[in-house]
Amino acid sequence: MSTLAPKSPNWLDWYENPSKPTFQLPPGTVDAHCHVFGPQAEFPFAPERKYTPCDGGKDQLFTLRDHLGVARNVIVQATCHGADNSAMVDAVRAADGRARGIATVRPDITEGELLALDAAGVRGVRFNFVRRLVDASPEDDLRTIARKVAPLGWHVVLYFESVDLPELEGFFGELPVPLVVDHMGRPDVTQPVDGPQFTRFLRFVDANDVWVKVSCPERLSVTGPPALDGERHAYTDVVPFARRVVEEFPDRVLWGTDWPHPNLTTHMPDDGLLVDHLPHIAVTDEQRHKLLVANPMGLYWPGEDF
Ligand code: 0GY
Repeated sequence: MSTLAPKSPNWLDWYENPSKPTFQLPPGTVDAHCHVFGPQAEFPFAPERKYTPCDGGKDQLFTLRDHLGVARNVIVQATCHGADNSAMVDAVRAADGRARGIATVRPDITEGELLALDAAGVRGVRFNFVRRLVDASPEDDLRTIARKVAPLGWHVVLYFESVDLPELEGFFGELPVPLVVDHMGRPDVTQPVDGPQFTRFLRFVDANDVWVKVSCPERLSVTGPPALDGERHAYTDVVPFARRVVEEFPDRVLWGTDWPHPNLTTHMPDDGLLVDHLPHIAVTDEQRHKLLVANPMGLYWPGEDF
């Protein structure tokens, strides 16, 4: 019998009893960025992983989905599972049409393996450039992967730090697939929203028709969650960034919880509060419907009613 690996030191577990959001999500809302971790006993973590999380399996994800009033999930392969997509695929299958997946694959993946992932509900691959999460991101390998997934109509999800965008954007612009960026390209929210870093990101988004997840205020925020009990307006320093993206690109924004919130160090967000962040970043019913329903449905469930 194999022994289970202990969690990374100081690992923060996901929030066990999230509050009920005050904001009622529109029917058909898609949580377009979340993960599953294991459970480790069933789906061991990858040997090359950079962290060992707590378990956060599909049943717990579906419980959160129902608690928040979410209709569907897009489950993004987490780096702790490397290129073994079995936990993610198992979760997508178990959701019975209410989830799609984003995989991590190696350049030698075969057409048959890609078709099997597609049949299971996978609609894209993730390219990760965050150095604390992956050893290397060789561009030739990623080009090969992008060429292989393009005929399936898949897209590539990009995760990078904002300071690395100038070096990466030429490569991104040449990829033959739609691009989706995680967490607004991780802006430094202490810089002005109309400063050079975020303006460069917005130009990149505009020039390449990029989709943007206005997710992870808890990861980007410097001011953090509300100090006062009962106050439900959290992460206010991230609001101008997300609001600007929603206003400039209303038809290409997506939202997600990022549950079970890997690698947070200061606090674990109350997922109910993350939902209550939404009306601050998407201020009209129309913006919210696009962000939460119409955009993710078009990308992940095209042609289906919502
Ligand atoms: C996120 C963010 C992180 C981790 C991962 O796959 C992952 O391990 O995505 C992070 O540590 O910033 O989107 O969940």
